[in-house]
Amino acid sequence: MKVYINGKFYDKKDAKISVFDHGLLYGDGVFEGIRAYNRLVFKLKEHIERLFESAQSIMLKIPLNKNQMTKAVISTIKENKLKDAYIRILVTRGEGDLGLDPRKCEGAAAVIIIADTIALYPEKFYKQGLEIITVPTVRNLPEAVNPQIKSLNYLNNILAKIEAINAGFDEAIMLDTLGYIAECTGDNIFIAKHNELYTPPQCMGTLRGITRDTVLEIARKNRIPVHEHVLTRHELYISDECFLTGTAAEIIPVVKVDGRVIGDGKPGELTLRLTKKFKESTKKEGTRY
Ligand code: PXG
Repeated sequence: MKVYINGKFYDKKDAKISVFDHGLLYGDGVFEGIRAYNRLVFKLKEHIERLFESAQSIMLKIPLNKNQMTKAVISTIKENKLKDAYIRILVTRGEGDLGLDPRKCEGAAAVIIIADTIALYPEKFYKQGLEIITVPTVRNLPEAVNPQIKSLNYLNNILAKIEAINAGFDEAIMLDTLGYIAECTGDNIFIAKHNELYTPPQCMGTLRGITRDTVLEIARKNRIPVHEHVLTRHELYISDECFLTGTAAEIIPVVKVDGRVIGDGKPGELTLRLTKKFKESTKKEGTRY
C-alpha cells in the first residue's frame, strides 16, 4: 500500500509523521472518509467541500486548493490500483511544540491520504439487522465542539462506542443534553413510520452526513415523505423501521433498540428499497478514474 503525504507516496511502513504533530498531540485536524465503487468515487465533490468547511471552521489552512485535493485523492487510488476503495483524507495542524498554540504549527499542515478497504460491521448484520442501544455519553454540544466539524478528535464518539461494546452491542445511539436523538458514533440515524421517513435535523448535534443527504435525495425523488425532525427515544421504539447511514456503513438496518423490537424484527421494506436505490446510484454516479 502507498500512502500520500504532502505530495509524495510512501510505503505503508514508511508513511510517518512527527510525534510533535498537533493532530496526534491534540486531535487538532480534520478528516473525511470517502468510498469508491468500481472506479467511481462517490460524492467526491461533497466530501472535499465538507473537508474545507471543517478546516475553515477551525482556522486550518489546507496547503492544497479543492482542485488539487481532488487530484491528490484520485492519484492515491490509482497508485494503489484499487477498483473499490475506502479513502481517508486527513489534514493535521502539523508539527508544533508541546503547547496548544496553533501558531507554532504555521505552514506545517500535513495532508495524508490513505486508500484501503473498510468493513464497519460484520456482513451478517446487513441481512439480519443490528441491535443497538442508547448510551450515557451525550453527543458533543454544537456550541462546544460542533459535530459538523469532522475533526480528528473523535473521543466523544469513541466513549459512546466503548459503552455500547461494554454492554455487548456494536453500535451506540448518542443523545443530546435534552435527551433527543443525535446520531450514532459514525453514522446518522433514520426511522420510518407509516411509510414516511424521519431523521434528526443537523442542529441536534448531528453531522450532516453525505449518505444521509443521499438517502433524503433518493426518498424525495421516489415521493417518499421525509422529515428532518427532532426525535425522542419513544419515537424510535415505536417506529416501523430503523436504519443507519454513513460512508463506511452505507445503509444498515436496525431491528432492536434498547431491547425494543422494531417493526417485525426484520429489516424493513422501505429500508431495503432505499438500500437498493442507494446501491444503484453508487454504480452510476461519481468521479471516474
Ligand atoms: N456521523 C458521524 C459522527 C460520522 O463520523 C457520519 C455520521 C456519516 O456521514 P457520511 O458523510 O459518511 O455519510 C459519520 C461518518 C469510520 C468512519 O472509520 C466513520 C465515518 C465515515 C467513514 C469512516 O468509523 N463517519
